[in-house]
Amino acid sequence: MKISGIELRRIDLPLVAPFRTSFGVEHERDVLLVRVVTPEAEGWGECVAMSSPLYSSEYVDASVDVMRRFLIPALTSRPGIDGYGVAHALAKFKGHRMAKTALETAVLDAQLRASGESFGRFLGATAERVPCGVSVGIMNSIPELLDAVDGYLSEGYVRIKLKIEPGWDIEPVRAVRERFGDGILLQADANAAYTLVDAPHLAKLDEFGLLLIEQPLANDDLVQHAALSKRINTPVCLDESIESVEHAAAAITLGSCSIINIKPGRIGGYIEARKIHDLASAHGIAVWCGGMLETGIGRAANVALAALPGFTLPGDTSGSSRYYAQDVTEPFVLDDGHLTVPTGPGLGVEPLPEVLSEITSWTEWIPA
Ligand code: OSB
Ligand code: MG
Repeated sequence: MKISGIELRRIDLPLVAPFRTSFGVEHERDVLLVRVVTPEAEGWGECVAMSSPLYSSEYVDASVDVMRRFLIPALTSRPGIDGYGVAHALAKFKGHRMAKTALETAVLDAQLRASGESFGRFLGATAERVPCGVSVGIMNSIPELLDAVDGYLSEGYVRIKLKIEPGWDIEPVRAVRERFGDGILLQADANAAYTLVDAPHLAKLDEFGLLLIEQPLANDDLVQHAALSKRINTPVCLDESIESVEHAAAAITLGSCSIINIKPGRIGGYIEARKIHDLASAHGIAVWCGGMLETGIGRAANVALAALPGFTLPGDTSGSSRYYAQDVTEPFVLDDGHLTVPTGPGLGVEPLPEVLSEITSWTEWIPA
C-alpha cells in the first residue's frame, strides 16, 4: 500500500457528565483523529492520549508533535507499508504508544476497507456481540454515586467499576454492595493511587467479593504489585503497568497480577493487544478490554478486540451515550447489556461529516 498523505484532526467533545479519577477530572474529550489516505481507500484511527500527561506520559500536543516530526515521515517513506509493517517501521522511536496505535489502526482500516474484511475478522474475533461494563467516576457523595450506579444498572450494564482513591474507597464500595446486593459484578480502579504501605487498608475490600482491583500501585512497580497480591484476597488486575507483551510476560512471571486490562492505545496497537491476549490465554490469565473514553472510532476497534475468545470479563466498552450526547459516528447503543461487533469492511464505522466539521478545532494535512 502506498500512503498518499495523512490528515491529523483535533476535535472537542463535551462529556455528558464530568469524569473524575484519582488523577484528575475530565469535562470534555480533546481527541486527535488520524485519517490515512491511500489510492485504494481511506482509514481512520483515534489517538487516546488525554490533554495532560496524568494517566501516562502521553498527551495530545506531544502526540501531534511526534506524529508530524517522526512517525508519519517514517511511514510515508515506505512504499509497501501495510498494517503489520507499521509497528516495525515505528519501533526505533521510543514510547508514544498511543500515537503509534492511532497510525497503525488507520493503516489497518484503509487496508481492510480495500480488501473488504472487517477489523474483528482480521483480529480473530469469535463473538458477534460483547458484554459491557461501565466505569463510574469518583462522585461528591455516596447518594450521588448510588443514583449513578442505579441508572447504569437500569440501562443494562452487566458490570460496574468504581473509581477509587484514598478517602473514597471502602465506604463507596460497601454502599454499592449493600444497595445492589452480591449479585452484581463489581470491581474497583485506583489508577495507581496507593502504595504497598496501604496493603492492610486495601485488604478491607476483601469482604465485598470484588471481581478485581485495577492498578492499585504505581505504574512502574511490578514487584510491589506481586507483594500486594499475596496480602489481599481481591485479584489484582494491571492497567497502567502493562505497556507491551514483554511487560505482560514479566507481570505473569512475577505474579504481579492474575488479570490484565488490555487497552490497545497503552500498548502500541491492536496487533500487540492480540499478542498479550494470546500470551495471557496460554497462562490462564483473564483479560478484558479497557477504555479511554473513546469516540465511535476507537470504540468500534475496541468492541472488535473484546470479541476475541480470551476476553472473558466484561470490558469498559460502554455505549456512546455514557460519554457523549452526540458521538462522531453513528452511536453504539447497548442492547441487553451488549454491543454488537461491527461487520462492515475495516472498522465498519466512520465519522459523520456534519458532526465532524462542527466539532473540529484544527486539522493538518501531511503529504507523503
Ligand atoms: O483507568 O481505565 C482507566 C478513562 C480514562 C483513563 C483511564 C481509565 C479510564 C476509564 C474509563 O476507566 C473507561 C471508559 O469507559 O472508556
Ligand atoms: Mg484503569
